[in-house]
Amino acid sequence: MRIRFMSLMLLFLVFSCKSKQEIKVHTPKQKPNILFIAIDDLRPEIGAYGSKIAITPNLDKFASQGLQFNNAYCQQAICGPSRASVLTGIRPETSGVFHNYIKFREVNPKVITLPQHFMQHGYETVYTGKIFHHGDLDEQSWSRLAAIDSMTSKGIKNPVGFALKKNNQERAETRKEMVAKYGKVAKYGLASGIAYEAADVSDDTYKDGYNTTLAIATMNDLLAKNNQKPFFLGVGYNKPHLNWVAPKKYWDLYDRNDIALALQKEAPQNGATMGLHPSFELRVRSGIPKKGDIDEELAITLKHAYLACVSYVDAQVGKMIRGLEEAGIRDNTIIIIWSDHGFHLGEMGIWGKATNYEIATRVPLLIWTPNMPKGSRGKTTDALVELVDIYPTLSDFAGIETPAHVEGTSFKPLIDNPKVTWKTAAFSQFPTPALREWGAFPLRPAMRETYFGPLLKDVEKRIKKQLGEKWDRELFENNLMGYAMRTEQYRLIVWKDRANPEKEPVFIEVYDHKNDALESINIAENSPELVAQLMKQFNKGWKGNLPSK
Ligand SMILES: [Ca+2]
Repeated sequence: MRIRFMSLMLLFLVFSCKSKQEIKVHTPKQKPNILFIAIDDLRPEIGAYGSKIAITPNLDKFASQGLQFNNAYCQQAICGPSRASVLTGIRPETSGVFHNYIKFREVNPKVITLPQHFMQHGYETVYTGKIFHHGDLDEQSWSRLAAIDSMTSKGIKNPVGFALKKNNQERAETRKEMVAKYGKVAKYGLASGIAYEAADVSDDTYKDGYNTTLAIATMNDLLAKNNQKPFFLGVGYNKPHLNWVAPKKYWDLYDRNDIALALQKEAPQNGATMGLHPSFELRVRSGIPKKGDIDEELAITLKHAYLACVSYVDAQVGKMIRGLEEAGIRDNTIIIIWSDHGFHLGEMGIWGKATNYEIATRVPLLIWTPNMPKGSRGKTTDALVELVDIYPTLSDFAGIETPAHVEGTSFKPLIDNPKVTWKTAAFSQFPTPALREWGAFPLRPAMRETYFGPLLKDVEKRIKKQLGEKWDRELFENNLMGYAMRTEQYRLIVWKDRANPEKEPVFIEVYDHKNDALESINIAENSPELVAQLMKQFNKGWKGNLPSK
């Protein structure tokens, strides 16, 4: 009996040892880390995307290793709503987050954000820089804070706006002046300082360099504390958002004589008069004329400034990826790089984001995954994808189920095969760009008393001329929404009364990308059959334009 017991024990031990070994062998490979790089206001002005001028060796190299999406669109061309839709997986139309002054938690307190979802599935989640819109920390999304001590212990401070004292002073003085002149309303960005700066300083003197150093330190801290736990690290770059500040060495990469200005400087022929704003976001900067055109000299300087910021961010992306390689974890880290929307640099005669056109809604999107097939590496795809797809895609790669509320579609199948047939349309929206403040916020009446007044009067005049009896102040200022649908060939923009969705559209635009890539002529009026066909597709909504299963 005793012998039998002993043999059983022995058998058990052998078996348990064996099963332990087996468990080790069969333990699923550790979940991949996620490096989630968000860039602010970057249109695809990148070498890999065909920019003839941008110097972006790090992004180009990354694109040559991963998959580049040529037709990726944001859901709204403004920071807050675009980021809210990426991070919650909910489109602006559903969440109601379509200006910068609504926080997604206010309208949807229980929503599980993308990083929060990863945190709930065993990830450490942490970020540096701008991930959510400014000031929105959303503490529920993150399992820990960045390793700030690593910076403060070295006496490195989190940089503020400008590197040069005189520029910070200038901004403070202009603010005072504006408040004295216009009252409280001036605090809503009416004096945002000079538009650009080229100080001869180190990368870390500005926010994006600082946040890269902090992100690398945070990553190393994560690994030192527990290198078995996967992480979701968000790195949010502030540039090339205005103000365009970057170390001088990035300005020096460009010769201003080589900088070409926008090809199409006019508003689209027969386009919606309410579809373009008078460059509010730029005009609140010192040194920018408060009315009229931006002259050629200034336009070149501004484009130079934007490009310097693009190269500055590119260098930080390179540092971040090298940091990952030096830590020896690149082969188990998914890297995704995206921008929250595009930007008009004089295209259609305006400066800024905040429109429904291609130049404002198309974004760079690049991804690299450790196991992507050879046939996808260094390739590009023309498939239509939307930023709202990022949430389910990353969940898919991590083997986590996507929550039911998410309105995107995992594009993992495209990474497996970039040629697979995909969505038939991508959707964006924007409320009346012409008669909103630059964060898409409804106009505060006091804005009309400022230098915005004449600009608003001018666009209003044009709207009334185009739309005659359809003009209605309440409708245009508060309820009109432009809904854009991009198909392989066309961009359709349907301007509708959001308060009365059953009503006929107020105005329709159609641009034919096969013959008019710059969207210079609205062909809707002369193409009734095409409009009917596109409207039919539009009315099916995003759910009716998904890839077939
Ligand atoms: Ca932005």
